Amino acid sequence: MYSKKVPDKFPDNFLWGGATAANQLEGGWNLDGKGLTTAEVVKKAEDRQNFTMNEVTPESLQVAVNDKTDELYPKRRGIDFYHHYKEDIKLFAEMGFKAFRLSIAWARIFPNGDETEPNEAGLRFYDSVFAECKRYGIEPIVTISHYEMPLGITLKYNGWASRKTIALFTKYTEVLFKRYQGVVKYWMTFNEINASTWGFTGTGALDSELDEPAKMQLRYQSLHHEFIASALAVKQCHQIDPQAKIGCMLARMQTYPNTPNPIDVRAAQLQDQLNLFFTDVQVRGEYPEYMNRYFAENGITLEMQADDQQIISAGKVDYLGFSYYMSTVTSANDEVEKATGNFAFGGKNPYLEASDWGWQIDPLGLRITLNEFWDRYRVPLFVVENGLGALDKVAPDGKIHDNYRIEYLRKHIEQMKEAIRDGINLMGYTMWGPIDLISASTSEMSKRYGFIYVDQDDEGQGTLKRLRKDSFDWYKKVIASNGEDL
Ligand code: BGP
Repeated sequence: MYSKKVPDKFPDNFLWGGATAANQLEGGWNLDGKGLTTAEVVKKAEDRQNFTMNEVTPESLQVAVNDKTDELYPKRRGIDFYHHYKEDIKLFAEMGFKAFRLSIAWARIFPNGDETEPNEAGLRFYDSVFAECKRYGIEPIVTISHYEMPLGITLKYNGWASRKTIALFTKYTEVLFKRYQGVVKYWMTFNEINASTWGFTGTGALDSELDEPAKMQLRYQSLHHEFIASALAVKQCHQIDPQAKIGCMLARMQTYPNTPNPIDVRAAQLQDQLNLFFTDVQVRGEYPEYMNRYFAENGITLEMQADDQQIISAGKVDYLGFSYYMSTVTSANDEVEKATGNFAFGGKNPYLEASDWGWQIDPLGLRITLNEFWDRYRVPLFVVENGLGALDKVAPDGKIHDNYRIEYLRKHIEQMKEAIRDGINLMGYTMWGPIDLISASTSEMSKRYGFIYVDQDDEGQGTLKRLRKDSFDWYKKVIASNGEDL
């Protein structure tokens, strides 16, 4: 008789915590030798053009670069974690965090990207942050590049469009792995690597003035350079610190066909392949065949060097990290998608509700995604972002009653538990933005995700005081019970 025990709870060493990114959190954009990053100019550059996310022209970029002030520009202030990190990590510890995902600002370490020596003052900041985590037994989970690079790399090399950027990245990662050997056990190379086919934030390359085929050519070529850089970092990490684990990070949007009509099902399948291409390369270690046809039909020719494939297969990641906020719908008919319009991609699902920003909330989709990933990849999975952006208000009693956030997170955690019962291997859960921070897509403060409220408005005004929301106590209880008391 075949009978195996069904796991019925989260593993004992499950990594509960929260996730952040340097450019949305730290502030101190010009302190202790730090250079400007692409993330810190993108919104200003876009505003000049009245473009949507990721559309940056050389002219608008120049204006943003020349403007060295941080007046009325919240993104460059973050929430001033640079000066508040002790207080903030203490609050995470109070909730019982086992893990804290953060990113390192590359421009703190190499201000222009191509110096010969790293900036010691920048490294010292992260030394202190990691020491603070250690005090409370919190495991740092480090993203090496979260939607940013030193702006100097864009100005000199056009970001990831240039193969030269690989060597700059390799130098940066070598500094990190050596310095934090035995200190950081979990790394991730690029945040939401699939964003590199969406534009500037991912690639650091200016392409908005190119025509569509040329734009996609440049984005996929840039992405190829990131694949190589990531694979080299994986190998380097394993050599320098054999105890460390290094993963990739994908923005995952579960895709459903709009109808059971096979043409819609096929369209959704292709959409899914285009989404999973990134993890196919980074987890399986090779370019999948379906991309050959896609590249040929879209006039994309990648320049590869003779040993690129070998580098990619030698740099397979140890685990798959991903963000999950929503699902989407694919139709064979573009007009159907456009008419219903969900977020930037795909159509709306009539069975689901949406956040105030139109992101369709789909906890069961997380279970589906976890099962698909496990079936396809057989490597440990890590939900490194998930959460609800909302317009929180401080109530007359001085508190923030965010039951909607508790409900969102509870439903997703329930589905993770179901997926564990399905047999998937899940390492942890770091919800997005445990402390309110600047939004990546709007560059504003008012889209809040946190358990901790930060008194700052969209213009960057406020006391920066930290307040515990209702969800703070709830998450504390969740962690203390290892996900049993939801
Ligand atoms: C992910 C990014 C994060 C983050 C989150 C929420 O795509 O990795 O940086 O900000 O989305 O998005 P937003 O801030 O736009 O609400």
